[in-house]
Amino acid sequence: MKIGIVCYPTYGGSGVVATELGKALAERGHQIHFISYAMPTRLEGYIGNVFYHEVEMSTYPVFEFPLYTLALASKIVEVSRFEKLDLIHAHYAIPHAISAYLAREILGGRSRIITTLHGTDITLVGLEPGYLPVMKFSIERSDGVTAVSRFLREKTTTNYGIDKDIRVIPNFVDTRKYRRLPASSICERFAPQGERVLVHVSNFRAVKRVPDVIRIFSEVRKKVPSRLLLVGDGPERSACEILARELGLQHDVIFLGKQQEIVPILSASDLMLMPSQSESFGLSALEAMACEVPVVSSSVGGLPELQVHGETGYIAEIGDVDRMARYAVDLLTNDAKRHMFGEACRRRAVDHFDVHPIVDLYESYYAECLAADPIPVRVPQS
Ligand code: GMT
Repeated sequence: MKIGIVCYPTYGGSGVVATELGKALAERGHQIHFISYAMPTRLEGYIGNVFYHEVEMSTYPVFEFPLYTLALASKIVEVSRFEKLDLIHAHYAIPHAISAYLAREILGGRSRIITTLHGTDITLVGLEPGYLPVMKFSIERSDGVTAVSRFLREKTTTNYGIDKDIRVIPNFVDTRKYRRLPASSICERFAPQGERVLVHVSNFRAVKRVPDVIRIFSEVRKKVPSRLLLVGDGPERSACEILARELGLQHDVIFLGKQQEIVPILSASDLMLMPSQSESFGLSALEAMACEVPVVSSSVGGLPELQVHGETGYIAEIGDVDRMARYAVDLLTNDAKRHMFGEACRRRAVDHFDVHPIVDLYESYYAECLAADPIPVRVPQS
């Protein structure tokens, strides 16, 4: 198949899923065309069967705001025509699904659109009155729609009143690449006295509740010699640095910023904290689990579909810092239990969320959508 993948190129989970999916499909012989405003982060180096098309943005003094949705639609039209794409897979609905819809109308219905809903496109941004009607329309007019958890499918049908079959295809991880590495110099660097290492990975947006991570760590630190690694960057980072200093933790909380190589960091970690306000799946928790790192998380969204409370980690109510800290101390002070949880994490990642069976699901869903009758175009072609 010739597949156009439209995604955000940055460090967010939707871009990671889109890129890893494209790479896996390319390995299977499909021709993959990424369309975005910058090269997706994980698309490093030459990869056979993979092409990248950049959306060119022109500015004009009359436009107070950049017209990305339109520029993207035009680029999809151009790539679809020239490369004869069979389908466009839009990751994160805003604005990708509506740009793909516009492109399909312009193309006279010649390609299919599959939209994957990832999280805040549905739970937050899409619900704003300024976007809601367009969101609902673009989901309804997609040839196929997938959601990364049952939770997100449910939210989509109830919040938008959408009566459409939405296929749940969870996030995935390449468990050959994501596996625990033997103890390395990185452990000595972060925990020179054999301290326990907690880790959090995110884009530091408010929904991630990174201040809770620091508060949990502050409680843990009183009972267990430990360090906290914070990976990623985003709008809340400065506030978190200030909080860490206010709590006197500046030497034990290490801000690593954005990192390309996450496996060595996860391999040096004993526990991941994910106290999110909203999390439709929790890809970074899955990546940690594949590296045998148990997770203490909030009970929101799709996290209970990923984690098994009391087996792969623990789940608590949003904002219950004390309980999460107690769970963390329990695991960090009991080596046998932590290792048992770590092994259960790895098993769950391998058995339920490994790349190959999940990519199979996408591939067969593509075939199903291509075999179905196309959605009729609304605008007659001239
Ligand atoms: O929805 C977002 O916040 C953005 C999105 C992203 O692009 O980073 O993250 C979501 O998609 C990931 C991949 O499907 C999921 O693993 C994350 O749970 C989800 N984030 C939220 O729901 C907050």
